[in-house]
Amino acid sequence: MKLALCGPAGAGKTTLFAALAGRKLTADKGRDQAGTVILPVPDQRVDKLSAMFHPKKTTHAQITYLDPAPAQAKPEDPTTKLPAELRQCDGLIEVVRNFDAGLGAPRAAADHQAFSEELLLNDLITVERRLERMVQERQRGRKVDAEEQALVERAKVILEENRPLRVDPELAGHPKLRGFGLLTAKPLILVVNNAEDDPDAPDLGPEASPVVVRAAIEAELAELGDEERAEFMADLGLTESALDRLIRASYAALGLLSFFTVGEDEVRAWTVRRGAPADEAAGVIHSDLQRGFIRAEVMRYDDLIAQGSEAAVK
Ligand SMILES: Nc1nc2c(ncn2[C@@H]2O[C@H](COP(=O)(O)OP(=O)(O)OP(=O)(O)O)[C@@H](O)[C@H]2O)c(=O)[nH]1
Ligand SMILES: [Mg+2]
Repeated sequence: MKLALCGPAGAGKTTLFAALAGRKLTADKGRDQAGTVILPVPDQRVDKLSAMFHPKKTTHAQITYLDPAPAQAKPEDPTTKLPAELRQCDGLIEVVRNFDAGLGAPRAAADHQAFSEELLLNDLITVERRLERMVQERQRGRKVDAEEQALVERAKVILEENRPLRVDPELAGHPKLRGFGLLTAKPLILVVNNAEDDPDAPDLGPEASPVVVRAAIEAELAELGDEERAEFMADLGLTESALDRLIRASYAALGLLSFFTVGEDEVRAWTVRRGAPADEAAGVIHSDLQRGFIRAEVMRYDDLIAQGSEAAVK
């Protein structure tokens, strides 16, 4: 699962990415380059299971973050204002600036509004182009997928009402639209990047429930060793890194859940979409397991912890 950072220029995307990646950023290097990092999803359940089974290996669920290089916009094509990589990811993390740092007074609500419109416009152009092509193909006597056309038309109506496609989950998740990489169909996590001395969230409207971070502080924390970091966090009155919150929010926004396999060799968290049946979960472990699926023997994590052992639960 891959999430891409996006949002207005200078909002702190690369600073946040550096914090996530635990990487140093120097003033002149690394800001214009794309970056990718794969991170474990923090989950105390995995840690507890690991303490119970003492496996040789413990594996957390993983999530990938991408900081695309700023887009090289072509004036004749408005869809090139946003990096092309956004289309290929499973979800978006929109970062908006809520600090000054010489960039001017923050206008987080207005910036968020403008960026939302940019995403909408991008999708509207994509569906209009697709519809035009379908009309042309029909004129040339070629067969057009009527269901796909109906879906694209339905998408156009929503976008023209200035609403993101995710308001219609059936449409947003439809396999026939997946190939278009429609941006407003993707789950979106809103991140407000606050000034170092400001822990409060600005008002971004009724629908927004942003994750507030202070990317500059997080980037500094990421450079420290464990002990120093704990001290620094205590000084700041922080109990948890904002990044852990962000990673958890990402996982939830993608509609994913973890299931666990346990044993002497490995305790491992696997990722499956919420609501998936057991055979699909088996397929995440190995496609053969799904093909030859007979039954799953499942116990609840809470029961196992309460009873203390597999035998006791049984
Ligand atoms: N004070 C303060 N400055 C920050 C913070 N985050 C980023 N900055 C500064 O804001 C400027 C822009 O940060 P970047 O991380 O490069 O922003 P960006 O969104 O990646 O920018 P583009 O990729 O050019 O769109 C840099 O000078 C950062 O040092 C923050 O939380 N607090
Ligand atoms: Mg950047």
